[in-house]
Amino acid sequence: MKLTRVTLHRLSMPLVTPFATSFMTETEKDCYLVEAEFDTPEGPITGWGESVAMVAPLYSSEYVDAGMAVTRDWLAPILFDAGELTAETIGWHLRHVIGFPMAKSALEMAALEAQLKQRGLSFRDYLGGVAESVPSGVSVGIQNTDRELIETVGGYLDEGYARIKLKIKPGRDIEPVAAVRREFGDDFLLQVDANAAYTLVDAAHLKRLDDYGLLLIEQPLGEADIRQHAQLAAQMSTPMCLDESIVSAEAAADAIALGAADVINIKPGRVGGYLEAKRIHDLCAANGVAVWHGGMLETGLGRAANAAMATLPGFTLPGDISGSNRFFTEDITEEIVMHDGIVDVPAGPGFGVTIDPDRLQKYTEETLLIEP
Ligand code: OSB
Ligand code: MG
Repeated sequence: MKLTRVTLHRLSMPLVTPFATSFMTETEKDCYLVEAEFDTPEGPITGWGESVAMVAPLYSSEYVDAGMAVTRDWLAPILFDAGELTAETIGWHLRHVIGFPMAKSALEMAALEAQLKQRGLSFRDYLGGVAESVPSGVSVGIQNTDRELIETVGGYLDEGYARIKLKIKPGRDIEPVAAVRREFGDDFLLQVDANAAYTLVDAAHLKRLDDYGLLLIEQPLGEADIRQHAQLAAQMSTPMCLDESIVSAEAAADAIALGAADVINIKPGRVGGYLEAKRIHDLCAANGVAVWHGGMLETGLGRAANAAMATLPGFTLPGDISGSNRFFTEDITEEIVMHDGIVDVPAGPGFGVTIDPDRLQKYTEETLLIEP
């Protein structure tokens, strides 16, 4: 197939509640979707992708405006010039452009969807997934008080989420975790995510988290601090999980070799696409490293793809794959529904969800057309 046109849809969707991490508080989900049109022997076919870049360069160096610009000025032109394409060769064609894994991933996603729709194949079956549903965990933003935190966590436990992840930051770490354990006991899966808010100097402080039976601690130190994570991991009994640091399969191999990661959070957008994410899954499986599927407040499109990915057998821990209603009052696709602690994986061709044109328009702030 040949890429003939790319349309970027920049969206802003209100969040049901503000989402606070150690690096920012979001009240809207700002992102862009890629609509890619391909010429095929059977006629034109369209595929959709989603960039997980955030509005500001705070989780990673990439951000929404940068991703849209590099797609318009560099990535799409390379793919127009490439001629015959497959989803599997998108990453190879884009290999000379340094960085921008989220923009590359969104383009690869669109190509995957087009190709799968053409073959009538679901993303899960394409990947070799082994389940029809996946356990659903929820990521809980930093709350101002322990009281609000307990109310929020209690709500999610009542809804039936299979695992709770608490965002933490210096000043809102040990005590909130202790408060949640005091209130709800030890008999549920609990983990924390610091989003790189600490340094190795905080090792003794972070070690106090070992008292709370946590499943893991996610990315306490900086993106580049793989070796320092290994040093911290050696001092803590809580399993060490990396998110931001795992920017590629090579980074995953280094982290495993150094003893920096007992567990890896896989986010396809962070590593340049679902195919690189699959390589990381396979590498971790071969090394006995547990993986789970991360989330980036995706719309139903990205969540459907994530759920399909999480059916691979190495995903042994619940992912950040919550229902649409965790973040949005209304999604731009069919709602992703969490029930009984699981999310069913859409079974239709491609990602198995459809973009609703009216809702897309309702949340669109800008449309950018890119042609050869
Ligand atoms: O670190 O996992 C993270 C959201 C934005 C940026 C980083 C992270 C997150 C989440 C959200 O934790 C998880 C979700 O989408 O449910
Ligand atoms: Mg994280």
